[in-house]
Amino acid sequence: MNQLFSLSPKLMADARVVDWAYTEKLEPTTYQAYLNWIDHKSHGPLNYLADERKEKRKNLKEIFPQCQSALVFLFDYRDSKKTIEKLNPSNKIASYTVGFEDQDYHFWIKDKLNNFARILQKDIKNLEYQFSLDVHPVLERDLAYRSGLGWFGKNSMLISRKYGSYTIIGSLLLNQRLDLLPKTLETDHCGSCTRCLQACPTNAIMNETRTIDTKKCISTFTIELFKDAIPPAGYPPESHEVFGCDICQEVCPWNNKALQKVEGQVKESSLVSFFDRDLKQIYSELEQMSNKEYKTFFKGTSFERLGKKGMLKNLKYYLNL
Ligand code: B12
Ligand code: SF4
Ligand code: SF4
Repeated sequence: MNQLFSLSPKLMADARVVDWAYTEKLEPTTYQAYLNWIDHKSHGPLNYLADERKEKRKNLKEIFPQCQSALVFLFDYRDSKKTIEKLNPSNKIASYTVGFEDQDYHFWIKDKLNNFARILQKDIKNLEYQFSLDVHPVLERDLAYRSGLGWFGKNSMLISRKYGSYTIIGSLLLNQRLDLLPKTLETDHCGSCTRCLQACPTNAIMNETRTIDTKKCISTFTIELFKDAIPPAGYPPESHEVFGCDICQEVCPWNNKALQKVEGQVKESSLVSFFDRDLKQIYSELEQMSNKEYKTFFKGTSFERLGKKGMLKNLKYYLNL
């Protein structure tokens, strides 16, 4: 059986892992597609994607020289999407922000990955590791794809047939090969569907390459731009996407299917409550905070990094300021 040593099903469930896979493929299958994307300047303002770290994405050994294999995990946040849908807040925040007890997933998942690694080290002699979680120069969707966890949707999300795309990809890069069977590669299951292309209000999805034009993406505007900026054309005033954007995932039939399987009650989220109020009231509250107070207020959440100025920029647009 393809069992992951002492990482018990309960431990995985507590860590919100719904699927995992093992791979010895250290090079991405789509590195050239990534280079073409950069050549077309589709990274827009996200310079870290096009600088010298470009080379590092070529092989996992570039960030962990001893690397021989990787364990790739899908961390599930479908229930937070369900919570947000049920509460139907007046202002929309990306569901991953509340998926991990309102904490910034980088901290929450990092703890889990470190915990997994420590447990594995008890079973496997001389095991060393490095983790990859979003900020590392690793093409993580490709890593999950070549591990067999899903396919690249037209909206460029890594989609699992069973769990959809409301997942965060977190990996352990290992200095040894393990006695585990790799999964087979997933095939394309988008078929003739074009729902995400039709739904994206800013036409940010480039169908031919299954990638995003970052300059046009609402998520770039609301998460990555820390100063005043002009929103991408088409950014819909009625949608109140105040942080991140889930639109191209909300319309995906694979997510509709995956969400139906999630049961449970609506979870408390102070972030959802905070944003589920009159926008003017939120704006004036945030405006009165100093930068430091903003950071303290949102400490440990996904909103801290954006800063007060960046957040006010998102809200201003809807208030016509
Ligand atoms: C930069 C970045 C962004 C940027 C740019 C997004 C983008 N699509 O490139 C912005 C700020 C817009 C963004 C937004 C979001 N992001 Co983001 N982001 C990243 C980051 C740091 C790098 C992505 C990257 O390298 N982009 C370059 C492009 C070229 O690569 P790619 O997107 O992986 O695309 C691959 C495929 O398209 C494929 N490909 C290319 N051409 C072709 C052609 C064919 C035919 C095929 C089959 C495949 C194929 O190859 C590409 C390279 O491997 C990753 C973390 C990481 N280290 O990988 C997270 C990551 C992609 N983001 C993530 C998330 C959750 C989001 C948001 C949902 C957040 C939100 N709600 O607002 C949105 C989703 C927007 C979207 N539809 O992509 C998750 C996605 C998880 C998943 N299940 O897919 C990641 C993996 C973080 C993580 N560790 O979980 N993000
Ligand atoms: S995240 Fe929003 S803006 Fe970006 S591609 Fe998806 S629907 Fe379009
Ligand atoms: S909405 Fe349709 S085309 Fe877009 S990712 Fe989902 S299945 Fe693929």
